[in-house]
Amino acid sequence: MNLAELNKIAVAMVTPGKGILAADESSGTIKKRFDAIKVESTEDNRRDYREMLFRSTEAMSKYISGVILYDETIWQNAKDGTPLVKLIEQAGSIPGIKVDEGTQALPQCPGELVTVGLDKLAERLKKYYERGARFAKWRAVIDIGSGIPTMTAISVNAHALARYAALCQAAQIVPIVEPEVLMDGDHVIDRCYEVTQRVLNKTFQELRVQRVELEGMVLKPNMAISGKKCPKQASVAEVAEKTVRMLKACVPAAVPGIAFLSGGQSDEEATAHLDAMNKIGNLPWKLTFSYGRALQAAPQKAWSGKSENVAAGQRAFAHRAHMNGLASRGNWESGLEKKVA
Ligand code: 5MM
Repeated sequence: MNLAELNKIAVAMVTPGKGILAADESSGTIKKRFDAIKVESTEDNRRDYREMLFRSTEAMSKYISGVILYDETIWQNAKDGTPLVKLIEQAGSIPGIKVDEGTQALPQCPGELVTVGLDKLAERLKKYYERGARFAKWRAVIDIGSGIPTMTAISVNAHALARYAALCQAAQIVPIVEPEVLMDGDHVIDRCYEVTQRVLNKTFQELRVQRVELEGMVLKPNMAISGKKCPKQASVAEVAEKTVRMLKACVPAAVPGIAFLSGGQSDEEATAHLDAMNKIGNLPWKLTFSYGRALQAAPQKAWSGKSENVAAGQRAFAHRAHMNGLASRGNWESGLEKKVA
């Protein structure tokens, strides 16, 4: 393993002013997104949509440090035959790949999930590297509810995340470690804080046990945030203050950067929260975005599957990427949304 090279890539992924586009929706998830805009989820439509994003020069070259791809996409070519991976590289962005194979029910733990995909991962990583992937992603899903999460679910998912991360580094690929605590419930922000802290502590314990080099990884966590159905929603300032406090307590300074998931927040909320954290300043790691929905909802709507809407889709993508790029430096203001929209 060449740690200096892994570190260089990890640092580039969290370049101030830039962040990561999570475009790695699996077939089931992209179908849901396309259903919402009444577009059939065919291989060609998925290609056209993602090609539109990757050809958005304004967004890609200025604000997107890397793109997480799904297996289908990494092997796809643009309409003119150029591999989609090349479009990303030509824009100066780094191609990455989701390598987990989704979740399965966790035995003895009703309602809880474990992420799978470790079998043959070493062989798959070699092929992805040859195709151009320089980082990877694995997402563990932890739900909050009555009696959950159990320590069993937290432990097995942390163990798998660390196994994946060690295999990535051995293959000269930077692992994005994503332990996502869902914001779907009615819990208050402090419950999310407490659960996320336990999840992060266990994850870093496993990463250490499995000798993962922290300088050569990126963490992709959820923020400390109120459950979506909680009647009392925490303010932007509270989310920012508690998330920073939680991360400072759990994430070693050796990690070059933290790239948040949006998790179901609205576009503007996700931007405002990231911005408020960076405005606090004096942080040991870079804080940026690795958003899926909060970057893509607007371009998906603007595009709606019509070739005549490609420019509008690209403008919507560039706008969201720009706003989040500003937030990654703590330079965003809500007034900028109105001016550009
Ligand atoms: C883009 O969605 C990713 C893949 O999800 P599925 O495996 O469920 O299809 C997902 O892992 C995503 O990268 C993260 O959840 C962050 O996305 P959001 O939308 O939460 O920012």
